[in-house]
Amino acid sequence: MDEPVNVSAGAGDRAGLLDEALAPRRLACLRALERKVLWLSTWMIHNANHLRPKCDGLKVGGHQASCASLVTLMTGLYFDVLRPQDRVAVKPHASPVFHAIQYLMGRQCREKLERFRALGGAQSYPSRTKDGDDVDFSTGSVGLGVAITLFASLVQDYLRLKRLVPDDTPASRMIALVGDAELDEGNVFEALLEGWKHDIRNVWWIIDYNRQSLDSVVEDRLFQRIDSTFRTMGWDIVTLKYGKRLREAFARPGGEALRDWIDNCPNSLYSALVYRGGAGWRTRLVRDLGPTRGIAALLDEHDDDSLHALMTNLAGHDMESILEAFHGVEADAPTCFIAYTIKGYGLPFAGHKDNHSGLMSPEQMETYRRAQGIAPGVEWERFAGLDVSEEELRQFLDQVPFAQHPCRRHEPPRVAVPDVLAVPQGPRMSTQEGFGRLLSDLAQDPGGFADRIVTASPDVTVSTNLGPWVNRRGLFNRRPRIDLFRVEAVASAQKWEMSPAGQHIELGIAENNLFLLLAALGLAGPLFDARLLPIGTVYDPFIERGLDALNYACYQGARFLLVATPSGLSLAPEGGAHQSVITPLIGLGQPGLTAFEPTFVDELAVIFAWGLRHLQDDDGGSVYLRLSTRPIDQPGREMTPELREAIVRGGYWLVPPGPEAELAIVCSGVVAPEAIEAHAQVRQDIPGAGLLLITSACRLYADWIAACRARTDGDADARAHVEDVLAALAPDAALVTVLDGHPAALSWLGGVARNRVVALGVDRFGQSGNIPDLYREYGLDARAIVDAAARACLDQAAGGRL
Ligand SMILES: Cc1ncc(C[n+]2csc(CCOP(=O)(O)OP(=O)(O)O)c2C)c(N)n1
Ligand SMILES: [Mg+2]
Repeated sequence: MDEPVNVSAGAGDRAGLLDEALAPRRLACLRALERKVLWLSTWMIHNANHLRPKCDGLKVGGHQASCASLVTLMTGLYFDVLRPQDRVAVKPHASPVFHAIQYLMGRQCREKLERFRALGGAQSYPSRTKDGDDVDFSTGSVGLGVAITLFASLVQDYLRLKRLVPDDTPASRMIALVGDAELDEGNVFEALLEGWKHDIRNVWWIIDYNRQSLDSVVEDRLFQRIDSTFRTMGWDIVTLKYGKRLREAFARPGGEALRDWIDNCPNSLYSALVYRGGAGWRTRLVRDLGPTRGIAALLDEHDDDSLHALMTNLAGHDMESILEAFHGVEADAPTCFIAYTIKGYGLPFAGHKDNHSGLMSPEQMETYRRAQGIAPGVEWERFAGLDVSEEELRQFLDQVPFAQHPCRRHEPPRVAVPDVLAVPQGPRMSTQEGFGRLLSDLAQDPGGFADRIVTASPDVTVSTNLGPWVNRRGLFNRRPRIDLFRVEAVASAQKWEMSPAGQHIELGIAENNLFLLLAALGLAGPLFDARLLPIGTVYDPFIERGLDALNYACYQGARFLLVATPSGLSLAPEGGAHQSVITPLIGLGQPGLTAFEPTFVDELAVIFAWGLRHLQDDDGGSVYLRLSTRPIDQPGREMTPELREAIVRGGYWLVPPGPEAELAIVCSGVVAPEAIEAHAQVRQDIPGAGLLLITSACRLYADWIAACRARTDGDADARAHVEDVLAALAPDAALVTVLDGHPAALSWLGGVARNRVVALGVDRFGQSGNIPDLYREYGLDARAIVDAAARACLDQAAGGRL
């Protein structure tokens, strides 16, 4: 690999606001915009709750206090600090602040703001896919938006060090605006440790340290824990505690005592006094510091309002302090800003411990409107009520660095993936082995689409059979590292050489991190203008461990292939803690993810190639392959275009039914040998019985629902693949479905053509055993299938009364 390119975004990006002659005017504009952003975000929520007609009795909601907390920081960032290439994850409940800022930049329309939280309006929480104003990362489930920025920085380095983006592309800063209570989410710390291992750069986490969560006030001195944790992980810390006015007060006689008093003030007391206002501060300060030299003079100089303004002059609400801190960062080290703020700052419920879901009353809103100098009827006007002229503000907005590029979302060209891939050969094989061999074969083809594949695994690289691929393509690391075991001639099947050229990202055991990394890798195209084909491997049962992060990845439209193995009871001796049961239901139900459970390796090869194309399609998505470690006999058949098509559409007749057949055995995945054996026995009594192999219940289901909807909408000819397939059976035929997973994943098939169904599968926890014992115990063996077929036929004969 060539010399690493410089991946720093720090130097050269300083706006030097405070050095410029124009600084006072810029500051005036920023302060005016800050007021406007607070007004618009508050008004947006008020409008949604009080001024739109209601029809369902529900409170619309929104978080005026949480928004107010971030207004100064976000105004400073978006209107002065950010560059177009920077990427931001906004604290979910500060969504109105984000939309208000976009509106002021001309990137969001008024109608969307008026319809905040209504269908088609601005979303409650920023959404990449549902909002039109260029959200970088969706947020909503707290903690996940924070961590994805860290993985996005790793992806950026991956692309830059491989020169998959032009050398002169400026590096992006990955910025998370973090609620302090978000730091209670474990996934944040999992990510931090992984970030340390990968020596991530250009990440800023800006903590909105308002010392309040949803329910309560956070622990005193939490900032110390935050500080030490981040330092331990190699982060720089910038604490933004006191604003300029307070710092000036500290320099006066008595100032040190005042500072000590605030430093030692319990969070709850500080919040309570913020809520009570000037008179409350005065009483308390007289009581605690009255005799201290200089304090009486300080109190005398301030009326209640200005005393309140002084005592709440925290740096997170002080534009100058904010800009100094942000522009002061030159290094590309990950940096955590602990920004002291007040929840509800500038609004009547500031500091109140119950303000999280609090909404200002119409009377409070009216007072606020008047105080802002906004006339009735011009509440949405961009420049109404400000003390800077419209012309000056327009000029200011025209030169905002962040807004200089009209389009920040990229659409890089597709990577061509052939329809047909060579199928690993062998008479007996598991789908997991087939997957490993397929990738290993691809690894031998430099210059092809495999160069865009990037794999990742949470410490299960070897046991999910990625080893041969990694041996050929290497591990990714910012710095080359040789494999010392090899140097020392220690024999091993794994050659773990690391370099920027490597194409596998090895993670520690944290499935959340895998899914967040896949989310970031799967957004490489739109974020960084370079397409990747990400493949993550994980043990199937541990999908549940990272399920929220997987859902999060899908929610924001990230594209990747998830290969989960081993799965089901078929893992046998490993036992119930590792045997997945409900993952087929996850595959069926998860939006944005198309699930397959191939039986044979030639099916896998077809699905794999289709998957790599599907994740690049405009209307595509991510793909989940549920694989098994159980070796089974391979069919060694010719792959015709018709078979390939049926495999991708979700299923095909392994043995087509005879005319007017009354029974079909329907099987998905690794229990096919039992289904085949049972089918052979059943054929002795019911010669026309068919054997249907389902490769994707998920695709069949989605296609069926789409066809039903199309018919409802008037397209009488709409037909689903599963309808065509089941049409080969007699109208009252019975189905026996079987899979190594929850039976409900296939039982819905009975609804398609109104066939009666006996659904076999696993609906209890598994346990250790061998396959014959376990299949017998859980009713998946040939005998159970034959019994089920008999039951189904008897029931049919009895007219469905059994
Ligand atoms: C995973 C998850 N759990 C719970 C919630 C509900 N929730 C939304 S905001 C919030 C508290 C946030 O406090 P903090 O992050 O400090 O933000 P603040 O409102 O104080 O700015 C909670 C519990 C959520 N959005 N996501
Ligand atoms: Mg908070």
